[in-house]
Amino acid sequence: LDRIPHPRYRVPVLGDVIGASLSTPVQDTMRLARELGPIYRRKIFGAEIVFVSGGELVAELSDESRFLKYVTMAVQSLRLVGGDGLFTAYGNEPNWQRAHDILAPAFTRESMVRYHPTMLAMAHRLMGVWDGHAQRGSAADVPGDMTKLTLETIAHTGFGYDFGSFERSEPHPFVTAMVAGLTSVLQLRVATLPLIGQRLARRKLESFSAHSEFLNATVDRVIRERVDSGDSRTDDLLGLMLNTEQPGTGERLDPVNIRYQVITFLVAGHETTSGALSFALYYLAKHPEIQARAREEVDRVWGPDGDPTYEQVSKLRYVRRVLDEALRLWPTAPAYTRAARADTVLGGRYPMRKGASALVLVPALHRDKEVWGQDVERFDPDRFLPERVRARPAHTFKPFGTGERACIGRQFALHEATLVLGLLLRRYELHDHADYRLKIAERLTLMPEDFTLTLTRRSPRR
Ligand code: MNH
Repeated sequence: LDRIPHPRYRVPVLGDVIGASLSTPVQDTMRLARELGPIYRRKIFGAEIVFVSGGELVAELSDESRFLKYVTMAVQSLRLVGGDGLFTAYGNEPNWQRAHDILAPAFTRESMVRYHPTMLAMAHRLMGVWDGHAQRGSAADVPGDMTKLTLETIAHTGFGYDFGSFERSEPHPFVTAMVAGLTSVLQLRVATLPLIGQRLARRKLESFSAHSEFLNATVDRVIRERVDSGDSRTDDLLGLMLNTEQPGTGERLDPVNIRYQVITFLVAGHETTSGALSFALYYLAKHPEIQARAREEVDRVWGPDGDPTYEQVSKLRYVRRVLDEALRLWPTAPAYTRAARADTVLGGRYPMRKGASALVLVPALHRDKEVWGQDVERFDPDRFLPERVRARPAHTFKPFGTGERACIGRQFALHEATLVLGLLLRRYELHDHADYRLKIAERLTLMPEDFTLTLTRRSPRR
């Protein structure tokens, strides 16, 4: 550890908290990465955390034979909500491999083709709301509406369930309980530290329990409705979990684990995609020339009207680059952590014992000037032209994590987001009416805060 730089001023007991804020932990760690370099350590309430953001070091951490996913304290506390669901499972928990195998058929290309009409239907609901804004000249709440869209998409495609988000003016109570429950779980962690005291801890636990009971009740209703209906389909997430077994072993998922998986997918399957769409729309609104170029592609590839087919979505190469570039600057799941499988030396210089961990700070990795050039802050989708991707070292773009614990929903998210961006570009011009200044809300994921757009319908046909 001695070889790893750390902030100059350390406070006894609390550690490196000067200049740190509870509401912007990711942006604080990005600033420290700029100041301290590709690897640094920071003591937070007595625990020393190593942050890595250099391309070469991250490439090493991506070596599956030397490193694996590490379940951090923060992810451990999420187990109160997600249990041994895919995201929060320890590597050696039997339910991880079991669920991974049982759910794999839900993420094949054929499954995506099957979800496509549902994704289209959800996008049409969104456009119904946005048509109203265009007509009245009112502003659309971008992150709010993207969250409605992505929640309905995962709920419909995964579980055949309708939250009715577009029929409500407020977010669905499930979303409110989810955000509040996850926040109190993370704060519970801080509150149980000896210094802070037990009163706060008790309050946080009570708040968490209330939210968590609501989440469980909602999910149990989703599961019960399917079971009671006698529907034994196996073409969505819920059907696969209820009605199929792990190939080879014949093992099935137990009901408690199924509840954890449903919560995991409802959470993991919508917040991140919603943020990615919101950031992409932000950059499109701020760069009219890029917006025009993306729209020109949609018009050319899809034509002026009619719903695009599955294949037509993957043909939107430029729109996809816009999305990638938004995920470069603001990867909405901004960190993941790796642990050494055995004693090793990172970067030829930093010894790590077996089990020692390092957190990959993705937005800082995506700003490594050695990899991305001097103008890292500039929004430039052409960084993702195939020849430029090939010219970059591997493992330098990591919005979906790495290895066997990388995002299982990657193709799902990319298809959904590209489809929606294409539909919105074809139908509306996006206006940055409020001269919005990017402010990032840090929850579990990143999201532009208080971001609104006004819209004009291009022509009635589109
Ligand atoms: Mn997703 C894991 C980012 C969309 C379901 N996701 C991960 C990880 C990252 C990630 C990073 C790895 C975390 C780690 O190593 O600790 N996910 C994203 C982003 C988007 C996204 C940036 C959208 C954009 N994720 C989705 C969607 C789904 C989903 C959509 C479901 C349909 N993700 C998961 C699950 C895992 C995961 C489940 C855990 C996989 C595992 O550990 O086996």
